[in-house]
Amino acid sequence: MNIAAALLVVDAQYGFMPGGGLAVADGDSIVPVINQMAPLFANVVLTQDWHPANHVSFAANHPGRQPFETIALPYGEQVLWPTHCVQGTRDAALHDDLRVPQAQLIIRKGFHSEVDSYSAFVEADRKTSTGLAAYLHARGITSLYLCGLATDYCVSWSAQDARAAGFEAIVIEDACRAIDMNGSLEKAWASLAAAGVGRIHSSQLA
Ligand code: VGL
Ligand code: ZN
Repeated sequence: MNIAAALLVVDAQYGFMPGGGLAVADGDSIVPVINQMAPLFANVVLTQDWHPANHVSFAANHPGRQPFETIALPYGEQVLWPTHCVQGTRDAALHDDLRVPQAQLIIRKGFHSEVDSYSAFVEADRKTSTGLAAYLHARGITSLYLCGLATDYCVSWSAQDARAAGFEAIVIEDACRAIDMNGSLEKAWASLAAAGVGRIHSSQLA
């Protein structure tokens, strides 16, 4: 893999694995795939969904509301999620079997109680930067390979924002799994294609 490329491992946390707060079907099956391809990358960045317990995206913080309903917030429509990835809990920890010792940065996101952040680059208010674009630009990185959870939320938003920030972006599809709610996965792939995001299988990496 060329030295101007980085692997972005999105939210490979217990909260999105079977048994987690916001379990993604088969989510843990991405871990061996990531472990196999990670040695190809000199540059690896991880993200970690990292919510305070009073986070606005949790249905439990909206009396009378149920997970997977949507509400209107000042920045737009917000899906209400089951409580997941609360700061400092096991649910928020990266999977123990993940082997990416060379990872150089962990971007935590979703820590502002009133704003969600699917994207590793820009929070859901579409204004607040996480600093990731500036970091990657400063490191001379021009291409971003994305994997992790969930394809249709955090991976998709991160890949589209990578393009908007001027990076080449490629989603490694067998190293991702989706929530796939109300057609969200099909919609995500269409948005990704429209944004010029590539889509490959891990076996195509060399
Ligand atoms: C995610 C919903 C809420 C994700 C995070 O990692 O895709 N989805 N928080
Ligand atoms: Zn979250």
